[in-house]
Amino acid sequence: MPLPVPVLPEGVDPAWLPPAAFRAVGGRRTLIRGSGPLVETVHGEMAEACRRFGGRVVRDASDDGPYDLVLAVSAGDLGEEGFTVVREGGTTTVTASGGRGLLYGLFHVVRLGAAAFTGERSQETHRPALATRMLDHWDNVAVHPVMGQVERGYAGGSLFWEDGRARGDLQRVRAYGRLLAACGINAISVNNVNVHATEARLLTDRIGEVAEIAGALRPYGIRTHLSVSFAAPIVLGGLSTADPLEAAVRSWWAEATRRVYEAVPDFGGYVVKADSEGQPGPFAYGRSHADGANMLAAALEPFGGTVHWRAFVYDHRQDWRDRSTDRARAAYDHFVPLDGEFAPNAVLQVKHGPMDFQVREPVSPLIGAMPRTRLAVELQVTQEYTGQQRHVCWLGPMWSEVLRFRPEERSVGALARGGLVAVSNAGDDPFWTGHPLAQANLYTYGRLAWQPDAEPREVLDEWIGLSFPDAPARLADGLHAVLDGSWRTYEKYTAPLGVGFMVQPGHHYGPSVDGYEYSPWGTYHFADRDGIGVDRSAATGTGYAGQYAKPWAEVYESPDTCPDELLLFFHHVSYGHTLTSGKTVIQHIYDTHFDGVEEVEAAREVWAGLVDLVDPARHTRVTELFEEQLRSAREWRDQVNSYFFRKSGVPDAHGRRIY
Ligand code: GCW
Repeated sequence: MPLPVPVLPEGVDPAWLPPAAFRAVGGRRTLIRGSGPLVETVHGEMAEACRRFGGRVVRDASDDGPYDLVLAVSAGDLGEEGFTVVREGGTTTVTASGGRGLLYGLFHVVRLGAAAFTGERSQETHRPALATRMLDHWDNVAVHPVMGQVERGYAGGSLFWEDGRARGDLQRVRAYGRLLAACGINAISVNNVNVHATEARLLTDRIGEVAEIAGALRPYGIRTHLSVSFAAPIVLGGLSTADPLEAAVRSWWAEATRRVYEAVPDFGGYVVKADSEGQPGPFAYGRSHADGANMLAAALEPFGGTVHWRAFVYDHRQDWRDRSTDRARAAYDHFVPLDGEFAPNAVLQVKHGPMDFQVREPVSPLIGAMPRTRLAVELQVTQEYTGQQRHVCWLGPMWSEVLRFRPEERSVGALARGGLVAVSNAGDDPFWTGHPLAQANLYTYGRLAWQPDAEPREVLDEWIGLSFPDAPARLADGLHAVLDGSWRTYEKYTAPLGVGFMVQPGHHYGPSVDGYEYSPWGTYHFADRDGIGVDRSAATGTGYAGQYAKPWAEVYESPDTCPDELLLFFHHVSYGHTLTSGKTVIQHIYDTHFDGVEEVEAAREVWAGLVDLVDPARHTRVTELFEEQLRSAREWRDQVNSYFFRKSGVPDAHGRRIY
């Protein structure tokens, strides 16, 4: 039986799957061959598209048509998720070895649109570069008094949890799974990595609710994962210890995991934040993180599950007067000595940068330094430090730079054998992502996880083509003008030259240059009247630069070879230091902050000019958000410029107003 396409609740934006995106496929004669649950999903999609656009879909017919489109599962070596597309003699044929591949093949044809049905097309094979393409939701079941329901969530409440339990009506969750499948995502962790008391119980007596969500995501090829507390044997099991080498603890986990698989047979596994920002972990028992991860890996192994163990381990109670402790070093120092000790089904999940999702960071030196460990790279789609979905900030170019960076011969995208993971930016907001244009971030993430060396601008073209199916070129050009450079614009008006932070403590929105300077969090810029930046060189600094392999250890070691955009991440320099751009540091700060605001003004004008091409609700929402972005960008400009003018005493070469 074809599975009906999920019906969006009234008022919810269809994002990149508006009905019109299916016009080209929906008007054809289509044959579907194969069986299995995901083939029913494909059939449901085609049935709905044909109902709308007048085509016809048949199943497993023996006649030869003619058909415009054949979607066929047949034995082959394309793997579970791969597919081929070919067009010959007026028929476009998608072949996959499994249901997931067929679904991805269908969405590929949808993306191609009319082009899928013109001319001839020689056979192309598509396979995801990374097997795990996962979203972590930092969603709480209960609303947290400080963080709200979704930690660092800027898109309303949780899509999964409502009124203290799993949502009764899961249509929207199904629709979410459908959107994610259309950009290639195949795994979701459904609760916050900071596991509070209520959420801890999802593992045991509340696993039924997880099973309900898993049931809604499964038809779109998405496996469900759960964040668990390392202290679960104590807080849920009543044991006196969570020591990973203790037999009673190990058998508690084995039994708990067996029950999880009873409820969710295709359960993906656990996500663990241990010994990090107050979460419990193996250090309390004098055990290593490999001991901790391997205990959970052993519990999951009989069922084919994976533990995603996060490497975000650092001292968050640092003394700001202590210059020898460097938070950027922490993940490498903790984990590199453990290389080779992790079980095959343990994945070490590493944030892409060594600090915390700043607008500019070097690539984490851990990536490439643990050849005998399966690493997953973690990105943050939710815009915690990049405008919180009130600012336009398309992160495709940043992620692409990270994924193409080569710590050694291989790129980050190739080294991420454990997959690509990202913190989701979606919530129950009618536009899914708060800022309607932040949908582009979610889509781009999925596509880069499928193909890490994809050209981000082409991914953006896809997103535009799907989201605005009948868009004239002027709309596409306008969207590119608004989005393409938005990450660099954001960088210009916020923390300069890789130094990071300078945000308001706690919620992290808006400027506060010294907000974290005298705090225990390890995120300092060390600005004084003479200069700014963190000396992370091996010669005179914290030694962090020496954690890289060559050539990077050498490139970053000296201010003469360090790329401008990372200069203050690696070096403490005077305000008069000349960048490779030829400008002094102080003049660079002034110029970029003035330019950044002007770029926001220009983007706002472009958006205003698109009023006749964008539906009113979306246009109005973005227009309102641009007002806030501009207000905030001006605030950033003025706080940062005034701060450095007053510290340095150096006037702006162009005599612009600095307070
Ligand atoms: O950046 C920090 C965030 C925390 C988050 C943490 C993490 C879930 O401010 O809110 O906690 O990172 O990644 O664990």
